[in-house]
Amino acid sequence: MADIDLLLLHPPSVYDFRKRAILYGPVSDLIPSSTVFEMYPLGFLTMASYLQARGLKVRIVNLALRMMKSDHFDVARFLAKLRPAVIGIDLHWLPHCHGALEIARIAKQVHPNVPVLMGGLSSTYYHEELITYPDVDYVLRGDSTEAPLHQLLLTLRSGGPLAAIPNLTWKQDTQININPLTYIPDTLDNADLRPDQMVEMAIRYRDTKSIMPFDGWTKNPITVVFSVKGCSYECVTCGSSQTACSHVTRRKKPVFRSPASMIKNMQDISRLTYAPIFIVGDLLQGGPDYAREILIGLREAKINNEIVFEFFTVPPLAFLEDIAASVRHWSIEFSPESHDQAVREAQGGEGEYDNATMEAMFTEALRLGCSRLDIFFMIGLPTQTHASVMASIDYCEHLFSLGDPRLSCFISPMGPFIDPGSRGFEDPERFGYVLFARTLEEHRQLLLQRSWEQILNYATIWMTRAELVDATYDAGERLNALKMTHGRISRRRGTRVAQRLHEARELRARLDQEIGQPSPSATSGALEGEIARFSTSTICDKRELFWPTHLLNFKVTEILRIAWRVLWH
Ligand code: B12
Repeated sequence: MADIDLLLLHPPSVYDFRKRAILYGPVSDLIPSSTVFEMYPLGFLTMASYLQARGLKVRIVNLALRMMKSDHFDVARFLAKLRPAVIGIDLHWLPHCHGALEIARIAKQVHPNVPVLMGGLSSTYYHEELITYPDVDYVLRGDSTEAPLHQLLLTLRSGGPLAAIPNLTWKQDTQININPLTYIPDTLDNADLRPDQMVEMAIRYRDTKSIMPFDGWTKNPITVVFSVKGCSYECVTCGSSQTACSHVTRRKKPVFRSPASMIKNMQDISRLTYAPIFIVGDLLQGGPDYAREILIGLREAKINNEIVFEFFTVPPLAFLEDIAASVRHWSIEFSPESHDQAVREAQGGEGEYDNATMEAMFTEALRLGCSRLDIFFMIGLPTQTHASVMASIDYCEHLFSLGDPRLSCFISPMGPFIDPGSRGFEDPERFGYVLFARTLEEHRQLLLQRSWEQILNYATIWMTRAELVDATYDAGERLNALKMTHGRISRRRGTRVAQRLHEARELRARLDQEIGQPSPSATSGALEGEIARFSTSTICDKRELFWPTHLLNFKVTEILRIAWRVLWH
């Protein structure tokens, strides 16, 4: 008899990363996760809160993180102790396509009679291929699966007809069925992140480790609130651009969360933690009135946490004044992706502003008290050459010389994959991309290559994969040196990054020499199980991404209150 209605498992990117010898590269240096991509989708929390509110029991287990934290953690043994009615695995981000399928295989071995369900954006894109794998029984498509998931769990329990469940791809014996993707809600307010669930689950299952979003989260607990699904921009490389969404999730235009729902979510977070709250999505995409309503809500709610805003294009300066008048602590993340307006325009959508306008915005934000301004550049864009990447770093030097230490710059390669569904992936010749994989299985094979140069699923007609890797290390090296010179990071931290980068480069050169050699060598031996040393913080120290922390990051009285609620009710 099952005691969990849905067990949600987050896989590592490559299942046996603890044993394999792979130089993953700095593809995760600008996100909180490591190269294992151990962060689970936010949707785990919205699905769990929707189902729990309807009386179902859900448990989230971050298997990727558990495996990272202990070499002895045995997935099969852990799963054997649980009694779930259904096992859900995210294949949301394509870099999980190896780990997700391996976890499905193990789940089926351990619990042959328990249905295995997959979901997320990549599952949606690849549903027809995914359902052919013997260990996958169901794929739930779309960007909002809470309601159909509820319907699926009830139907599986009662034995009713599966054909009536929207967005479901399913198998009966060997017969594959694809129900229409018709559940595309035009409100996001029925799905709440409910951060207190994490505390609840930790207490209910006596297991804090499995619910952590990423390695080191308790020390650097950044939190996230999403504002939108779908997008009105057309970035060539994005798997969630307007064109990508209209084909993959069938969402033709973006839908926004109501200001009330967002404010409530931020209040819930702020009751639990002092951590910064990152608002995902440019609020101005929802129109000036929508964005202003959220600022008014924030002012009234008097939330003390730092609020991090992202903008897809240069906002009106008056909007920055509104932020400053409404929010006590705030910062900005801005991603021009290239210093060169022509490259920005080739990337589509977001580039229609010049550098002078952008810099005026930076200056004004800092004048108004923005506590941190992070500017992100990317490698692997249409029309971008090695020289153009290095010119972006010259531009970073120019920005540093404006003299405000609150402004910092970051650069990273687009990797390991260009997103399926993006215009660059669907129409590579038109945008100057060359693809090395198209199917799910081809991507699964790519993830097992020895070095990230061979893992990248694309090159451009302006840079080969080797040149993309060179440009990454060259740019990372120079930016790191500039950060030391301009006091953005300490000498100590910068020297360590430089050292790791140097080691990664040497290792890559040795691996290059070995290409074609079948047997593992001493070089590969040095890499075995090595996920961090040569791939994490090799172009930028991950700690640069985090905000200063409090002595106690969490509010103990609120945690005790939740514990009381779980234990006595
Ligand atoms: C916020 C965000 C992040 C945050 C993480 C947030 C998080 N924990 O989910 C950060 C910045 C850390 C991030 C990192 C990455 N991201 Co990101 N991210 C986004 C973004 C902008 C919004 C996602 C969001 O708000 N979702 C809202 C929540 C509530 O919904 P959800 O998580 O999607 O879940 C719903 C469905 O997807 C589905 N679902 C998901 N999982 C499952 C599982 C089951 C069993 C079922 C039934 C359903 C289901 O149902 C859920 C509920 O409705 C999207 C673009 C976009 N606009 O969608 C890109 C996007 C998802 N990211 C993308 C990528 C590539 C990445 C990285 C791999 C990039 C990199 N190399 O570093 C990493 C991976 C990080 C990791 N796992 O460790 C691509 C994915 C393309 C693809 N098909 O692979 C996207 C589409 C666009 C982009 N290029 O940024 N990302």
